[in-house]
Amino acid sequence: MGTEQVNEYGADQIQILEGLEAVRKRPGMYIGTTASRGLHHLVYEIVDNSVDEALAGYCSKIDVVINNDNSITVTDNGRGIPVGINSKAGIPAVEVVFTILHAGGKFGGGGYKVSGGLHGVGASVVNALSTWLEVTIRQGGKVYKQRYERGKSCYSLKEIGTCPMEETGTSVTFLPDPLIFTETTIFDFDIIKLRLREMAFLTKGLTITLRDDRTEENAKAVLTDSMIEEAKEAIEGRSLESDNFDSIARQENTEESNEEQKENNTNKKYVEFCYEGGIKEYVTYLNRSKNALYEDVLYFEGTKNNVYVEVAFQHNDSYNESVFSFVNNISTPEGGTHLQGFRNALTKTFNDYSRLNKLLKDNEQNLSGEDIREGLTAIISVKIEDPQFEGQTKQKLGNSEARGAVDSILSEKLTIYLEQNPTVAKDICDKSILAQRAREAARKAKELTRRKTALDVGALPGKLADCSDKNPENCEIYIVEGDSAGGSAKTARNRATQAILPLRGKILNVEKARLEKIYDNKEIKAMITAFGTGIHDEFDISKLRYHKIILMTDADVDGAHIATLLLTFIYRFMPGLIKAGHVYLAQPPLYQLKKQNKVWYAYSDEELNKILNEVGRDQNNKIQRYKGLGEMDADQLWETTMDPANRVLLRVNIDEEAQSELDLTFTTLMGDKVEPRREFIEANAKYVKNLDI
Ligand code: TSJ
Repeated sequence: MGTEQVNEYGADQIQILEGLEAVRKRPGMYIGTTASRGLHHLVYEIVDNSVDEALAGYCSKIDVVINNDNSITVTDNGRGIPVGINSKAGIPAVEVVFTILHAGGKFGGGGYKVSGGLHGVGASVVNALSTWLEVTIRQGGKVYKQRYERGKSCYSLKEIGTCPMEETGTSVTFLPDPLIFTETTIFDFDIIKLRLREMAFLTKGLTITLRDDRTEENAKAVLTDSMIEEAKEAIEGRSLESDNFDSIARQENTEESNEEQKENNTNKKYVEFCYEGGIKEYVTYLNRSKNALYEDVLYFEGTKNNVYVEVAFQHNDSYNESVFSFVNNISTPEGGTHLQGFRNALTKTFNDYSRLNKLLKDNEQNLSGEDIREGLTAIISVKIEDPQFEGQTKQKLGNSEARGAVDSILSEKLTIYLEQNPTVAKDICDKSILAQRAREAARKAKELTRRKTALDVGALPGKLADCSDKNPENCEIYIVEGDSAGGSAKTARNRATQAILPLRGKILNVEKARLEKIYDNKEIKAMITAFGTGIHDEFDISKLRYHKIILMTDADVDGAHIATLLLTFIYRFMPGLIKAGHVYLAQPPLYQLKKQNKVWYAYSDEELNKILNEVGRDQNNKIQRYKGLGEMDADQLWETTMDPANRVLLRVNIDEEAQSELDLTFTTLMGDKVEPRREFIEANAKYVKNLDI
């Protein structure tokens, strides 16, 4: 029996060695890369174990030192790795940790573990990839030590001294093997610092220090900037601006550092992180260069379904969402169930609150998640016993119990918070409602672009009586006010060259309507398609289907108003038509004078007087005053207004020098203030006489 045990033990040992040989043969399989990123990974791997001890509640401080030979020492004040013989392996538990592949996370059982999580390959991998590694354990008043070289123990775990009973902890020092890390074995202080700070934020109350004991010479990285950037991004997964927190931390240590530097001739860098507020302080840190919308960082925690949940957030006045999620202190850049729970609770709770407090009216749409998360900085951190990572890069949490836990804890506690902090609640809701409106406007603008294109290819409007000549130079289009005048114009026209587009009543005032309404307007759509040029940025004068666009309205105040509306539309949507001189105003007569078989037309009162003077003011003179185009029959309309041989057309020009003035004119004319508008129209009722706009 005893002999058998020894044999089993021996067999285990062979397997162990083969296991670690495999790690040395294919290190990439275990740490991803043997470049700078992989090198730094070794540090995190060891630190993770101490953080686990902190999460278990037995460790309050972790010290990391970069030694002058570029080895790393990690020391914690936890219980110390157990030194008793592991019954299965027949060797001290600590030796199992360092020599058996994948032993790290499983051993000890239960609790939330950073190690053995996403990239937790265990301390044995670090051991296998180190030239040498030494572990020192303080436990039960004794100090134990073991040394390994390239994964193999140099001697059995031994007692090297005594210490006070209450002095417990683990210290590990390792030197990465240059045979494995062929690119570089030099650690970067700043890269390690980033990860340690993140760890400290995520583990409230835990103190983590980092000290660089190297001489300047030995700290000289052969790392390129891009390598550092890459590594930094791997750790933080986000942009890295210069940060005040650090400069403060550094400044605080400068004096002490300088002294020590003189003494030791080291380049002496030291940082200490401890955040009593944990992720609440993380949010403050992330928002440090932004304007927070309210003072509080909201923080909620709780445990449900064996999932420990922490959420912290605060809005800033930017439009960006900066939400970071973690599982067992490991970043999950692809999110997962915990993030879904967070989003769900946030959306639901703020909508409920907005409805209940009438910030959102009954006829208004629900706020979307995006609306609420605009300008949001948030950290979601869950601790879970057996995290399942999914997705291509295994960076997405899959455990469904995390969804429910985050959702219910956040919903419940946020609801209470909002009830007790109505000012903050209103600030967030107001911001979200603004975001909703902006989003709605953006959506409509997008739709417009789509519709604008639809207009280009749209079929010609049904009301258009087109001409048969297809050469635009020969063609003209009459935009006619009213269906009856349109009917007369259709009968009267020269079908070869004259097209008629009747418009019903007053057209939409483009100065007052919102864009989407303008595009919805039938009359405007008809004109755009008939002209063929497109509008705004897409305006192309070479596509113009008629070289004369003739606005034909009644010669009264209403007619003048309609002409102005039409001109406003053209000026705003296709000013190129006016600039190129394609836009005209028709001039229908004001009077018809009949004497015996003869007919005269007068286009103004003066003209009428002049004619009367010529023909004599006889009793039987028949004078008809046209109130509108509709009063003329087709023949009269042709003769007076449409026949190119007789008609009078006024070309519309833009005074290029006075464009801003013109803008103001249209705004005055078509804007909200009624009085100035009426004055303008009355004063300009005869503006067709001298039409320079
Ligand atoms: F993993 C490692 F070896 F790399 C490592 C482990 C490195 C460092 C620096 C620290 C640690 C570590 C492990 N610190 N604290 C612990 N704790 C335990 O391993 C431990 C102690 C007691 C018990 C128990 O159940 O009594 C359980 C565990 C896991």
